[in-house]
Amino acid sequence: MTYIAKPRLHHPTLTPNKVGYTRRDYEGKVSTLCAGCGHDSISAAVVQACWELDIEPHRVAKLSGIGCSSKTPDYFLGASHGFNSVHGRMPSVATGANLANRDLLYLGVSGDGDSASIGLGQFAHAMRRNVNMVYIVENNGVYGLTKGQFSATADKGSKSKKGVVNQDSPVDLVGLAMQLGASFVARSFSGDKAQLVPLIKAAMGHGGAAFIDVISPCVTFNNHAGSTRSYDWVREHNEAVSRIDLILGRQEITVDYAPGEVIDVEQHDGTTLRLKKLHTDYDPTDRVAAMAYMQGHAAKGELVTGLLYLEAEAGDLHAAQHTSARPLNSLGTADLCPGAAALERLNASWR
Ligand SMILES: Cc1ncc(C[n+]2csc(CCOP(=O)(O)OP(=O)(O)O)c2C)c(N)n1
Ligand code: SF4
Ligand SMILES: [Mg+2]
Repeated sequence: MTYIAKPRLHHPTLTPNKVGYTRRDYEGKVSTLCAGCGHDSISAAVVQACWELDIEPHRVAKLSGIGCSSKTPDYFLGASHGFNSVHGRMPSVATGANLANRDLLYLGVSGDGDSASIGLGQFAHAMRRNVNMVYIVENNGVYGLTKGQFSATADKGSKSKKGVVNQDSPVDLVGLAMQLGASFVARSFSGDKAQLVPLIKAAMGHGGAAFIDVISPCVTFNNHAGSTRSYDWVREHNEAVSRIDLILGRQEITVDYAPGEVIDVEQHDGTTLRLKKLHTDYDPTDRVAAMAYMQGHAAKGELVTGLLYLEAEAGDLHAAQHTSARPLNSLGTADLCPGAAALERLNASWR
């Protein structure tokens, strides 16, 4: 519970990373979520990814909306910046913060209710503007915080805990992100840390909107037979199309796969993303083919996971808008009020 403070003691055997922090330094408060909730596994994956990436916690800004999922930024990166916004409004707050200061790493955490219902318009615009951020949806198919109503991502025909059959078609956030122009689109499962941690690391190095839909079972309201977001269902239907490794600049790149199986992509932050294709017919660099593949497999009831689409050189919102490279709060009066001649030139450029 939050009133039980975590002891600040550090175990002497915890290994520090390159910037001197142990894994413990990337944790947050004690979680108040239900024991076994998938969201807690995602928090643990974020902690692991940031520790492995040697990120200084004060360089991260965590943003969220409302929901059990949106509470989770309190449970990781306790020394980072944080903003818990209004239900569904995380993307616009993240967009504004990112425009004001591009030096931070933006990590948005949301739920399927938060992003696919009340925040769907906000989600769409963050994706189409390619805001440089990691956008994680902790997708459990229900509104966990308000006691388990179907969310907009619940599959048609799936059953609630009390046996009610969902009559509505699902919103597919992965398909939408691809269609709207996100340059990094992935899906994973909270129970597959081996897949999720490298995906989060790769997303943090990506220079644009990096969307990860993480299926995250709600053990209290959506983990029964008839649900398509339960631990058992996801394990039985998970079809991974790719595995990725992130190669940091200092690591040697060794070739241990057959030609054609692997794609190496230089990332925005100088790391190399090694993408291993598990299905030879899947091309994660072809947006249209990837969308068709996803829809075909969804129709067969398969849940495709992995890095699904990547456009490494897409350029983000700052590149499109030619915004200031310096954080706005570091600009002085001369930069902010450049005078009548500059205003005249600007007005002339729009005539
Ligand atoms: C404007 C507004 N409308 C409705 C609510 C009530 N509400 C709180 S959380 C939530 C849904 C949360 O679902 P989701 O985003 O899927 O998160 P989960 O709890 O499942 O992780 C709703 C409808 C609210 N807090 N604010
Ligand atoms: S209600 Fe569901 S989503 Fe919320 S904490 Fe409990 S298990 Fe997790
Ligand atoms: Mg939910």
